[in-house]
Amino acid sequence: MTNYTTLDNAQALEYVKTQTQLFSDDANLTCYEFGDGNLNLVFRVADQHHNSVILKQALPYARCVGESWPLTLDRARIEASVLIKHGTICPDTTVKVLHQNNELAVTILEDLGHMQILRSELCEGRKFDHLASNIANYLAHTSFFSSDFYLDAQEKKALVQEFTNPELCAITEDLFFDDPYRVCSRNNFAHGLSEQVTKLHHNNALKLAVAKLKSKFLSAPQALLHGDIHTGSIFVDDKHAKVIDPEFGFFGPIGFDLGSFIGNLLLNYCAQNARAKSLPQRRDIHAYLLKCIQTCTSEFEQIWLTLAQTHTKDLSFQTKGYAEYFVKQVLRDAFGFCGTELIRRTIGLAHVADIDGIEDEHARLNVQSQALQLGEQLILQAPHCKSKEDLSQLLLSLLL
Ligand code: SR1
Ligand code: MG
Repeated sequence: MTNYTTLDNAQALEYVKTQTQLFSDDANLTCYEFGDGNLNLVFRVADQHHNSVILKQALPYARCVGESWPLTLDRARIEASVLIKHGTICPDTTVKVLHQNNELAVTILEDLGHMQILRSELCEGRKFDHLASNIANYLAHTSFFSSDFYLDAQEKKALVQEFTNPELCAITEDLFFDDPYRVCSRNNFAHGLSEQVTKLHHNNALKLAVAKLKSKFLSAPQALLHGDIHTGSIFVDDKHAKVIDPEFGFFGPIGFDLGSFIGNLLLNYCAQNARAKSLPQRRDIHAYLLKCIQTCTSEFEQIWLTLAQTHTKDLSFQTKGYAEYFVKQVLRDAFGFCGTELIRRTIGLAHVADIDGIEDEHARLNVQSQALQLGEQLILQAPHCKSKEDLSQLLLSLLL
């Protein structure tokens, strides 16, 4: 029997006051709920000196759909545990967990309210020079140190079990790899895209390539992933990037995280065709996003290879050439997964504000059409690329 109950503002405040020692006994606390994500409640609890923390509570259903879509509370345990694991490896890039209560599905986190959500910043055309390196560093380190290159096989298998996340993975399996490629009531797109979507539904080569990506997502427990690293899951300021929200975390194919991140940069790239206020501004933000993708990809590869050279414990994986072979495949996977992110965010259930926030309907349709075409071509052509240079060339050719 569980003691789970959904908290309101007063109960969240009371919880922080009585169940934690995050504030002094005489603190005068206030609390409000401000979550706008797809799944959870998010409260800010602050004292009279503006010290604050975030209390996040998982609901027993998906908030964006309602009680008709029940969802496991275990995602709160997974999220806090991924943050703790990733935070041990990359403390500067991971939001801190201050308190965890699995029964109530409550996690208390450091408040990043002084930082900004990356998606909103990119929508405003703002640029962050450190972003690509920070995220490449986070993705390379967290994946390497949870992979078979580094972990003992027994230890790794125990972790795979601990981070088994079937319900949240099922959402990704449906929304990324199934729904967009067939008629499905969860899909959501404007009538103006119908012709393009019907063609996509009949494109067997594309569906075959997507099936291969789905198979990899289902059966390649390469490393402990974030599982949902889009630009709404990253806080930024002038120097730092901090990752939040890994409730979709599990042991999966390393390329999935890199691909999700790049996919969201490309969704913004497409959106800038309608968002940028002038041609020079558009060129400038496009050049920035492209550079970000190239830097992130090449630094990810370089860090991974250096870690593999210096820290690989597995004897077989120390064989000359194996790490290079492995990372090349990760990059190919990443660009394929990136294509699926572009497509599912355009015609599937969960869209992005970068595109949905474009007011002019005609401009929005053009952007959506570009995102769909780009996604299709990446899925189809990435598997044939032999190196990161090939992938970069492919992207350039598709964006011309
Ligand atoms: C029902 S959940 C829809 C989407 O929101 C999350 O952030 C994930 O991206 C998921 O696919
Ligand atoms: Mg999320």
